[in-house]
Amino acid sequence: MTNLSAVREVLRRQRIETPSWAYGNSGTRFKVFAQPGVARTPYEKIDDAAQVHRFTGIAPSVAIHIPWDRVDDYGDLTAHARSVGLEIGAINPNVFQETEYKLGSVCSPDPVVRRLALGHVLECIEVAQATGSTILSLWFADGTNYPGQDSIARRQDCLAEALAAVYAALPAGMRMLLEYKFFEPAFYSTDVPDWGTSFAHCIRLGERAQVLVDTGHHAPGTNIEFIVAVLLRAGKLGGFHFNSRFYADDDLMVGAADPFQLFRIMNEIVAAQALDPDAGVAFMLDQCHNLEPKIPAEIRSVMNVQEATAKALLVDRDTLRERQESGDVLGAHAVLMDAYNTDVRPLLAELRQAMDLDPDPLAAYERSGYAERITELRTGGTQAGWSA
Ligand code: PSV
Ligand code: MN
Repeated sequence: MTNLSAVREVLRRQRIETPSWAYGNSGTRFKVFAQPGVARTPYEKIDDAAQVHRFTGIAPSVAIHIPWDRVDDYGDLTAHARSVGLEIGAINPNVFQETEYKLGSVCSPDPVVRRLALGHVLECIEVAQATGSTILSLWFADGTNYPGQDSIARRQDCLAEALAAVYAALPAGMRMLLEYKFFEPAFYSTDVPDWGTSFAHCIRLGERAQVLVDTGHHAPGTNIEFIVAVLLRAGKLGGFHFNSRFYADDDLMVGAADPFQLFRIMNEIVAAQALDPDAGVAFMLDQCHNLEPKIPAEIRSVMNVQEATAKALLVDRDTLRERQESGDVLGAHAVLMDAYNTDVRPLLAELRQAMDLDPDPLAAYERSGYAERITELRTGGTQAGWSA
């Protein structure tokens, strides 16, 4: 039997970070459809992120991407975040959009470009210190398009060298997460294509280097919860970038394409007692809302993770273990499915009321008039987007 008040307590402590770039315009390589009221500055993106926290109560931090969110005074940006109830979360260096990075960043064949990229990542450590962030989140778009284009081995050497320099520069209390992605923008070889490559680099670096699992960065059919379980055992799961995919790196709302997969991932997290913020796994969203309005899409996504978590917490662990140990295949599977098929929405509505929140975050956001206000107020200037 599951203790419901313990479940509620764990859910109350859950933390999900939203990304600043979810509040800017985004699209595909075919078209970016701008939306009315979209944030024009990092300050306005933070204001939007604060709305997600205001209505869910469990999204108190926002990740930033540099240079998209570059400001003159990070102390001031942090003070602004605090004034609206948020912390600055992971710092994401962007080493994929400058012209210099055409052939890669830290793995480029050109040593000048490699130094430029490393310099930017090191600058992001300073941004982290200025904002009180403890996570440097690294994703390299590096790779090649054609066999023979460059040496795979040399690129790995350069990667290892750059990562070692970054690791050596990490101040106490800060960790670096290395994200992988199996293809795109490179199509033949990617320098960090999978969790194994990220893991191999992180193991050599030390305890404060960990793997970041972006749920959209796997080949179809990959068993992501298996990767999660293996990394957790090794103390190497640093965090998630949650989103959904149908085909490639779709960046759709987490839990929209495959809520069962999200439940299976959260089930491994709960089984390993890795949900608590002190356990050191960062639960972050990495999404782009190309068609749907951005703030409610982030609210929906936070709720989707919360629902999957609640279901995972409802798994009757004792009965599951007994049935697993006695080889009761169908019985063990039924325990998991019973939890998955539970409607947890009433439980979460009650929890929100106990947290002085509206039981229906999306309806409360709609009623708040925030969307109308930003549409009216945010005229002039340039809306944030991929190249902002
Ligand atoms: C790359 O596809 C990625 O998942 C990385 O996390 C980037 O930082 C993010 O998307 C935004 O482009
Ligand atoms: Mn990501």
